[in-house]
Amino acid sequence: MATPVLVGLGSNIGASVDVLDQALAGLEALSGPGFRASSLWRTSPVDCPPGSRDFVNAVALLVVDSTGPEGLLKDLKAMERHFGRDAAPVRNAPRELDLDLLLFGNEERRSEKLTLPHPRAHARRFVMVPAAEVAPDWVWPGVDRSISDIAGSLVTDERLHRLRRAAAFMGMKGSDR
Ligand code: PH2
Ligand code: MG
Ligand code: MG
Repeated sequence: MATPVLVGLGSNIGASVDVLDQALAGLEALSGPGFRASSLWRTSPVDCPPGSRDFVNAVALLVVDSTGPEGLLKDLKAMERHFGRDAAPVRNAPRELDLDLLLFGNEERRSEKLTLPHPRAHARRFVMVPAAEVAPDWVWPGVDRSISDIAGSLVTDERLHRLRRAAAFMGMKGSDR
């Protein structure tokens, strides 16, 4: 059964724009038809160690068929390692690539490895603003409001600056999306 999935992307060390462009291409390869990528956004760090650099963030909408949430999580972790991420000693330490499983269909679950929906995403503008570009009408389980509604009403001190569309959606592949 085709299931819509939302994945959050973030990077705040290295060539973050290039890393996100490549990671979005990798996520597109895991998706069936219907893949969408948000713009890339420069965002101020939230709950990060002092001196942390701004992030580049984006959100992708995938449509998966045979993979379950645990299987997809493994693929996401493998992709994080591929881009150089290793286990950090400090919470929210700078990272080359963070891929967070935000929503897997409308599943709600809490296990040691995985909580769905992602427990903090709906309170963060750096997630909800890009998410509203790819899935504005999706009703967030547990909040029971649409993503665009949540994104438009969050009041935080986060700074967000829209950089540009993802490379895969700028005609660089010769596609006309
Ligand atoms: N990720 C975090 C913690 N804080 N802040 C921003 N702006 N962007 C992130 O991706 C981010 C964060 C934990 O993964
Ligand atoms: Mg994260
Ligand atoms: Mg993460």
